Amino acid sequence: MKIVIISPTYNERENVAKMIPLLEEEIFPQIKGHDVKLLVVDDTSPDGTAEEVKKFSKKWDNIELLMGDKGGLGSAYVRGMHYAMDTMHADAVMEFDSDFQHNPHDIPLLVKAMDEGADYVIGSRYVPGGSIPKAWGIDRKILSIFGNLFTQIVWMNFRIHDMTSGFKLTKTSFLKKIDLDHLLSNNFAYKMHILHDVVKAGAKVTEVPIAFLEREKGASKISQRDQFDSLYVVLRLAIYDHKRFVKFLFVGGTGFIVQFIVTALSIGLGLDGANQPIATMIGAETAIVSNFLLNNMWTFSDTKSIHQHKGFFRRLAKFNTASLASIGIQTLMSYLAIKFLGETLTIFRHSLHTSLVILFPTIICIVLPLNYFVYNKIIWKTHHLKKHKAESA
Ligand SMILES: Nc1nc2c(ncn2[C@@H]2O[C@H](COP(=O)(O)OP(=O)(O)O)[C@@H](O)[C@H]2O)c(=O)[nH]1
Ligand SMILES: [Mg+2]
Repeated sequence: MKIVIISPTYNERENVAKMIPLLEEEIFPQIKGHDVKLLVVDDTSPDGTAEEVKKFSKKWDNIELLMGDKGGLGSAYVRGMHYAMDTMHADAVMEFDSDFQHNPHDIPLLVKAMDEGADYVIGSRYVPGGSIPKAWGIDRKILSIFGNLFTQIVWMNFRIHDMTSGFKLTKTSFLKKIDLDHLLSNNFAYKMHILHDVVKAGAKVTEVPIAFLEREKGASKISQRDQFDSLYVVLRLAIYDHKRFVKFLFVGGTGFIVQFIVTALSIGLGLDGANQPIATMIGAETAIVSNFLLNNMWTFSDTKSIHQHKGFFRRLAKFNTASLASIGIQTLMSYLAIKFLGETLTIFRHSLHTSLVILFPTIICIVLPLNYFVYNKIIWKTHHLKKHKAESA
């Protein structure tokens, strides 16, 4: 494999002077069976970091220097990734800070994890054996730990323990699947966006414990703005991911109201007593038709069949067929509830029709999950979406 270690620098002259000889003499020789290159991405540091790098590139021929204007950590890494893929033909790229906060001795461990089958290796501070600097103040520790936890919760991903680590090794076959030129951040939060997209692209992730070290030389470029930037990236991607589900729930909500009203009206018009399940059936079918129309026009309006204005009635028929199961389930639940609990139930001292009470748990626990699955997989076939998007692009 050709592995390109990308190291962005801004005013890191002192660090680079120590880092490059260490990498060349001690670290790279440990990585057997791979072609390892170093790509320094410098944003024209005023302290002359680039001159230092040029000196070393005369001694070792696996060093490249990419210059640019100061554009933030994320844009430096992205620029480096494009260059590593397009010009250097890398099979994997490593994100590696040049300030000794990422321990160079961990580099071979990340490579080993990829040798063992990972597509995406995260140097992780929050798995056993990993750590953040003891010398950090309590505020920085809390910010780091809670920032990480917040991201895990909002993305509902607890399999990855370090969401904000910057020490990574990524197969370029996965980087090529993501849109590096439109990340939501050019700064610190770029790393969360890439993580999100690489995971979504189906990469096999492995976390390797790392001790994130204290910076000894030079100054951090991270700012308060990066915290808000990170918050924005995490929330924006979560909303984007669940947009369809949010619409589906909304449509379901309108369906529920329609169903409730129609069922109650039917009961009022005489389908009461033991006839309640028939009222439930009528209410459910009315809701099904209104749900279909809204989902077709809105929730799934981006799917291929809708774009081609094809198969409206076939989809309606499928939707109805699939929904028969829902009606069946709801009618059965209503029947069973009446049989075992009686025709009316007393809740908070109010006597209510059993079939109306049972509607809630049935829909939330059974009907919603089942329907969302069937709509996506069978009726609107969202798994074809990627291909369709690529075709229209
Ligand atoms: N080329 C380039 N490198 C940067 C920029 N900002 C930070 N870096 C480098 O990226 C690495 C991580 O940045 P740092 O400020 O230490 O972030 P922190 O570790 O999160 O505090 C260091 O090697 C910096 O020199 C930038 O705008 N351009
Ligand atoms: Mg740093």
